[in-house]
Amino acid sequence: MEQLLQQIEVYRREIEAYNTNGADGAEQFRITYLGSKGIVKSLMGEMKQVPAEKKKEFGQILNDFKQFTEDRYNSLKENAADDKQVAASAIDLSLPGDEIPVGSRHPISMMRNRIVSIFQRLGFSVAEGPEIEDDWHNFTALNLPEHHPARDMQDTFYISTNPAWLLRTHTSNIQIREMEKGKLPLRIVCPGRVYRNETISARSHCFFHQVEGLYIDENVSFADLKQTLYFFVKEMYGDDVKVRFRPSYFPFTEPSAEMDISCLLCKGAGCNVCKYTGWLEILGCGMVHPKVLEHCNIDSEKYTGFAFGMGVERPALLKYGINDIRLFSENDVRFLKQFTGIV
Ligand code: 2NM
Repeated sequence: MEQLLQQIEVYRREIEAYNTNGADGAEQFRITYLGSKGIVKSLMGEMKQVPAEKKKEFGQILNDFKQFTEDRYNSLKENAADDKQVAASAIDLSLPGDEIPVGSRHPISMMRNRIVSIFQRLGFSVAEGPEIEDDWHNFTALNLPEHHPARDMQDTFYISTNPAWLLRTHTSNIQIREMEKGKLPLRIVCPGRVYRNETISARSHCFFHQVEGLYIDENVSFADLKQTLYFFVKEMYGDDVKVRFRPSYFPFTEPSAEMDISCLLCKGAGCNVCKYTGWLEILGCGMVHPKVLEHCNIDSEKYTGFAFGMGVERPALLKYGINDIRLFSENDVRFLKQFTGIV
């Protein structure tokens, strides 16, 4: 009898630890423990060897064990049914989750950030301003005479309900607004979108992006302008690139210049990108016209400054090998997706 009780204890532990899941596992359990040749049945068969005075006690123990085994069997069966229901339901837990699309930096933003961060390292800070502007900040303060072609209705978008307002044609309005604040010295870069009424083609659009810069202090010279822009070009295009300045004209600077770099594709040999000149125009610059300083209440006897302006689209076309400026504003995700992961 003692041996039988020990054997029952061993079976209990076995049953508690039984972990073969699913319908097959439950059936296997039933056959082993509760089947017609199973363990419970065989223990029942031991009854006859138990002395008469112990039969009642042993019968009780056996009944408990049988109940315990049946409970375990029922719970294995329930688990198997649950698993089956999940497997048959509409939710397939083995499928991967829904894709969460990751956006990407726009190539214009990437190029603008590259340009801006080089000047930030030289101590320039970023300034921004309105895209809808008045005549003063877009034209008059910049020494653009009343009949200058840039003011022409054909180039400038005026707001039809109030022609005193217009869409800025350059980001120089920001520089005027910063100079008007009266805090000198001033060392800023001004990125932003600008608008011009031009025929739309692969090379030009009615809006584009600029980064302009301005440095005003006592004793700022043309040498400072050249050294600053040399540094910019070397950082942007590498140490091997060559630079040239050509005299030019802007109403808001005197003297004015245009800066070219040696063609990035043919290294100066001549190709269709540089129109066989070996050079690419990248920016305009000059010393801020004294009239512009005076318009902003800056003493032009005491202060001088240089300014420059460049477009963002053309360097972005060159860098990313894009052949149509209109792709930048079509918002076609097949185009934009190609820049995922690029900073
Ligand atoms: C350019 C070229 C040369 C310029 C000048 C000014 C200001 F406000 F200081 F007068 N802002 N931007 C400037 C000068 C812009 O873009 C091609």
